[in-house]
Amino acid sequence: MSTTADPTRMDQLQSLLHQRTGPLTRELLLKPGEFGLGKVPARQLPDATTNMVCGYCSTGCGLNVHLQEGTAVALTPTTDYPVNLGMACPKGWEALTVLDSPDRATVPMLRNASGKLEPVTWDTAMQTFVERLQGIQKQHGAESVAFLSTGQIPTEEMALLGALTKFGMGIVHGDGNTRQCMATAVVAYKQAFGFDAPPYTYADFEESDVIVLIGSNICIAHPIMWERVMRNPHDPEIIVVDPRMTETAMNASLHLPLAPKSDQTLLYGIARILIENNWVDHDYIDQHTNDFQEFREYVAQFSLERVARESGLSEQQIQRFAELIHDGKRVSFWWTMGVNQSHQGVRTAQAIINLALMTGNIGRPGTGANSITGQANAMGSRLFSNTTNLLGGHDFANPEHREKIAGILGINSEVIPTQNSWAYDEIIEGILRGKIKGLWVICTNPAHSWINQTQCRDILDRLDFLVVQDMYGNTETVQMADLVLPAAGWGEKEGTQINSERRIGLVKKLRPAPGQALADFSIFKLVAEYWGCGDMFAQWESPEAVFQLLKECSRGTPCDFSGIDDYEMIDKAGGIQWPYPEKRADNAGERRLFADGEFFHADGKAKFLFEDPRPLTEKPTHRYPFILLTGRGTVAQWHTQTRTRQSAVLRKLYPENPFVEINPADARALNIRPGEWTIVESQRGRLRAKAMVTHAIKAGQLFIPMHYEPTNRLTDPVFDPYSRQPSYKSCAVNISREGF
Ligand SMILES: Nc1nc2c(c(=O)[nH]1)N[C@H]1C(S)=C(S)[C@@H](COP(=O)(O)OP(=O)(O)OC[C@H]3O[C@@H](n4cnc5c(=O)[nH]c(N)nc54)[C@H](O)[C@@H]3O)O[C@H]1N2
Ligand SMILES: Nc1nc2c(c(=O)[nH]1)N[C@H]1C(S)=C(S)[C@@H](COP(=O)(O)OP(=O)(O)OC[C@H]3O[C@@H](n4cnc5c(=O)[nH]c(N)nc54)[C@H](O)[C@@H]3O)O[C@H]1N2
Ligand code: SF4
Ligand SMILES: [Mo]
Repeated sequence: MSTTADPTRMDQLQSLLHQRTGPLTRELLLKPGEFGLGKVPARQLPDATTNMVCGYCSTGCGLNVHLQEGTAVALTPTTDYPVNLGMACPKGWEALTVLDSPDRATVPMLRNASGKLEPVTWDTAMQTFVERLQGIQKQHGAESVAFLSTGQIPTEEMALLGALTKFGMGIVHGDGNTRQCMATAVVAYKQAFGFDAPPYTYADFEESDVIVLIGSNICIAHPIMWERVMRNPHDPEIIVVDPRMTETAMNASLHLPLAPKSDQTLLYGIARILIENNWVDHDYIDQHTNDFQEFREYVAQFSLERVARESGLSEQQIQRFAELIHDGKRVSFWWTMGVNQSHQGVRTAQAIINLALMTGNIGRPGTGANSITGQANAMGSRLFSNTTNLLGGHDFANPEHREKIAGILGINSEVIPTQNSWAYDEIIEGILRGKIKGLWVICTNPAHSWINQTQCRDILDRLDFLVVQDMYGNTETVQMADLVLPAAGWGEKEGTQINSERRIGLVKKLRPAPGQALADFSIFKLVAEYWGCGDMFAQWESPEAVFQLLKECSRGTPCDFSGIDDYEMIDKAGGIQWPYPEKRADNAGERRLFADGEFFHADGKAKFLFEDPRPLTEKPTHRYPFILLTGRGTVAQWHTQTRTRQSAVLRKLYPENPFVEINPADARALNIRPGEWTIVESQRGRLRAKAMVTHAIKAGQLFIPMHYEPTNRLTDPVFDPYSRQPSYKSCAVNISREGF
């Protein structure tokens, strides 16, 4: 590969970049398209009010954005968007505020000889990027450079990144923060259904008579989904399975505060009760599933007494759970990180799927085995980030798939890797083993969010070259970077996102990005030019052109959306759920999968999958007697807080300092009073946190939100063996009053 790019295209880019460094005039905004790298269609030119989907969580609410002189100045929730019906949470309401911040990354920054980051031109940034990373590849092989991407940029951007790195730059190993989040659900669905396909539509929240939420705190994490539950006219039973008395559990008709990570055992026990009482749907099982007999025999060992002992629940609670499932006509099962982030997440998720299958609670309104996604475009990254799957849910190892994708993209199939990438933890370990020397991090903040921070930071420090591409110039990972690429954020660029119910929604460019920040899409195009593989991406002209390519990649797959003409159609329809194949002309407002009982395995049947539950990976000891749980703290905090801390309104809605939830009995025994500083430590690290003394957490357990930088100093790097998702939600810790 050469570093000399096509001179005409380079001239064009250079002059556009040059233009960009001058003051932003209205004129420039009026003919946007990121600096010639794609035109913004006329319908997106400034006008009084337009709408787009929110860029935080996977609920994917529609927001009306109000424009003044061509720029977004205020927003309100869209009343006729089928997802949120006029509602939004505080993060959504404050989505524009956080774009204006002195913390924004506005110019490329390069670490100089004395170790300080200093501003450089885009040209220098790009030349350095190419020289350093190509240099590393020359010396250590193509595989010595890797990338970590995200579920928080539009699908078109993540697809361009995935194609650029893997087809253009010769990179083999690339993964994303979706590994921390959704990998378990992906594997569970693929194995059980034959494709990564969450089957539901949000109307199911309103149509169920029994709603089971497992390891899901939707009041905090997906508040507008919870609003949909509140609209349910059937007075549903709400069963919450969570070790903590969460905000969601407080609203439940049955809360099951089970021992952490005992879900698999509990769910097998429930299956046994359903079978023993003949509360199963034999017709459904016979016609649409495989391996039920083996499952039936297997779960016989999960007696009520054993399950009660291992889960810490009473026999009555367990029995009641089974009865409620049996009594329900439309039972829906929902799960989130309490299941996915576990050493046995995949089999636990499948234990949920098994219950839905055996009771025929799938494919009908108000039913389903439903994994709730996390980030705004986690579903887009599952299908189109080109990391664990080849674009469109295809398989890198399958020659026919490689040919299909190469044909659509007009590239030689030889450039498509034939092997799967390492998972996130294997990339991190690869750095430690000296196999990975260069890393490009896009729209994620591993130096806060990755498990076992002390080791993670030490490992990132070992890189020869770390590039970080972010909206903000002060994230924990940016502070470690050798090169920082300033990115435009949500509202400053266009593309599509796929929400939890598979709805493709539009995001629009309605604000100028600050300084010289560029849309990730434009940065990837620049990298392609400087790297010398720009020609390969000639067709990838604009996000909408990429949408057309991805549409072709999806053709004939379960996520086929070839029936969507263009962005305008998505805009008019209020989002469109996949599948939407070309031959299907209607856009039914709501769409759920498996109504015909046909799954995606070759024989059309779903599989019962099960395995022996394994013990907690780090049991409490005399020295570390507590189990630490982590997760979302408040509705106003988003992950590593780079965005939400920028809003004065949101800052008022959450505690500034790290806090630890502790049961009053434990607090009393340790002489810890509410609001006092404590020290929490694990084998791997320690932190200071203020005590929040509450019955929401059981004795012997503690909870610390993930939003505070030190939390992951404590967590234990263990992973589900099938999904390689980190087990963030259990490790052994000690707590004491500070100074004692
Ligand atoms: N406000 C806000 N909303 C968000 C986010 C955010 O950062 N802030 N992030 C988004 C993202 S990316 C995601 S992935 C989702 C996450 O959404 P959720 O998964 O709902 O949130 P968490 O708090 O991580 O975990 C949910 C619950 O799992 C419980 N849990 C822990 N261990 C176990 C266990 O062994 N069994 C069971 N049954 N439960 C257990 C915890 O007590 C916790 O209440 O939220 C999304 N929405
Ligand atoms: N202990 C513990 N740790 C956890 C979890 C837990 O429950 N417990 N949950 C895990 C889960 S589910 C998740 S999803 C991860 C999330 O972990 P991260 O992905 O690391 O968290 P974010 O803060 O969302 O990081 C996104 C980064 O992208 C930047 N950004 C935002 N928009 C853009 C954009 O358009 N372009 C670019 N280039 N940058 C942008 C933001 O400023 C921010 O720095 O954390 C995981 N870590
Ligand atoms: S619930 Fe999620 S998508 Fe809706 S406004 Fe809040 S953060 Fe945005
Ligand atoms: Mo997540």
